[in-house]
Amino acid sequence: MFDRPPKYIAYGTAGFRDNAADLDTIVYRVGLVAAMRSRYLGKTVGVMITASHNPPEDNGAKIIDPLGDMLQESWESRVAEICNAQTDSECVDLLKKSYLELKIPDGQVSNVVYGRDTRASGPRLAEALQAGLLRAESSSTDFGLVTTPQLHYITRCINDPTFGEPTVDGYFKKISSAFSKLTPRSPLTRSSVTVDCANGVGAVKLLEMMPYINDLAELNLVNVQYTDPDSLNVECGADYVKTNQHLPKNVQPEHDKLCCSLDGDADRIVFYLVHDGNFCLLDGDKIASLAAGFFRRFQEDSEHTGELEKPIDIGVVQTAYANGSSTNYIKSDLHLPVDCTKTGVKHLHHVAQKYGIGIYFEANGHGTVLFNQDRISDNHVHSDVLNLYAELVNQTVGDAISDLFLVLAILETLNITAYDWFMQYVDLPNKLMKTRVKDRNVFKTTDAERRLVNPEDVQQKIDELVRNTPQGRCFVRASGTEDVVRVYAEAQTQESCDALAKEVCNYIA
Ligand code: 16G
Ligand code: ZN
Repeated sequence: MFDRPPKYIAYGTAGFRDNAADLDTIVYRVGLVAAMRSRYLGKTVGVMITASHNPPEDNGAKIIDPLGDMLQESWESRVAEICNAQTDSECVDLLKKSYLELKIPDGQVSNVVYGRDTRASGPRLAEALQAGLLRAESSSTDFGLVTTPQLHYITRCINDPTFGEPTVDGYFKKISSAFSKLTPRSPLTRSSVTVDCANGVGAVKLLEMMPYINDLAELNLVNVQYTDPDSLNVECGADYVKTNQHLPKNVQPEHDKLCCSLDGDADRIVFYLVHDGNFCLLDGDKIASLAAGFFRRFQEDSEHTGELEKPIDIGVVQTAYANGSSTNYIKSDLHLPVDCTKTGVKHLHHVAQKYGIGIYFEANGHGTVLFNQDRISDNHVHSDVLNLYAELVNQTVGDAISDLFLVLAILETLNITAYDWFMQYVDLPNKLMKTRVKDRNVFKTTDAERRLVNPEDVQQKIDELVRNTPQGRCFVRASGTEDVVRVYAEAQTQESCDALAKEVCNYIA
């Protein structure tokens, strides 16, 4: 039944992702490989069935490592090779070879937890996964509908019980209890926010979470049609709002009202508001800047109190897509270091771990704040508060629900409006375009994807165009999730930035 995948599918930045009709064999084999990974580490691993912000007909699968991080990069090619084997017997041979190579002893037990988003193909693919796990003689638990970050959380809790209760309920309790301790309690100061749930699993889980947060915040949920999978991410959701820079369907323009959009598996969030009729986007860069400014105050306080301990080191991690104004604001106004990494959460997460407080966000709204508990010493004047923030913010991966409460807690504590937040810095005009090319694999980058090493003439052309564009910046990279090349440009004016992006697109097409 699961003999041959219809085509080669790579294990990319977000695992396997493609049209759901082509995924049965792949997902079945993900069961075989996840069981092997669990045996190899002697720990529980997770598998999430989702295609995030992709259209409803797509789906995907990604493996979650025991501490809730993404599958170790060195395993990606092994997983891709085994899952794409041409026949079942070839797949079995490759597995046997891996078991030997990895010296996995006979009789080693395996445990895998899994869950899925609301796509129509989800139950079918979950069965395929279950069949693979059965064949691998692995024990497993099906968590049904969960957000991606919830499955990361659950996987972590099972392997590290100090992290929390390994249930969705435990997740709600952990976030709501931290939020309630961090924010002043009064119906008058209760935040009110409109949440576009992208008609996905975020709706299911925020509806379930309501009893925990009713007294703490007023969430007005829209686009909650999760029982209609065809409406998932359609004219709504974080990716739609970030790309089109206007309100999603069913969100009414209301002056200065804070709104936000989740994506299809609720690991990304962007905020926005309408001010004097203008749409104002608060994307991942704005979230990072808000959090950076907020935690920077804790650092200043400890400097003033002349604390004996070294002040906590804070750093921000971005990708080349971060708006130049945000980078400038964090470096020049907040005096904090900024690292730039390749696209993909695992790259940012890894670098953020080197800081006492590591803030990372992709411009698209995927990110979190990592707290290094060893470095936030008990002597720090604010260690109690910082520890509560570490409870509030998902420490395993970017999480729309926990980021939502992070932003609310910061705005409430600073007593600033969403519009004040928006005005912290002004974004440079920017443009993101994509174009199909004959072979996108020839586009090789360096310097965290900011420059091309190949094709050389394209980089020369970019350099020449950028030289003639005030405040111009432009880079080109091959997408990891679509068969396209992306072109990003920034400049002093929208016209010059559109022109820059267009000229580069035309040159490479
Ligand atoms: C994946 C990444 C996301 C990144 C996007 C870039 C994870 C979990 N997801 O969705 O962070 O922004 O790819 O897509 O790492 P692109 O390569 O098509 O531009
Ligand atoms: Zn997502």
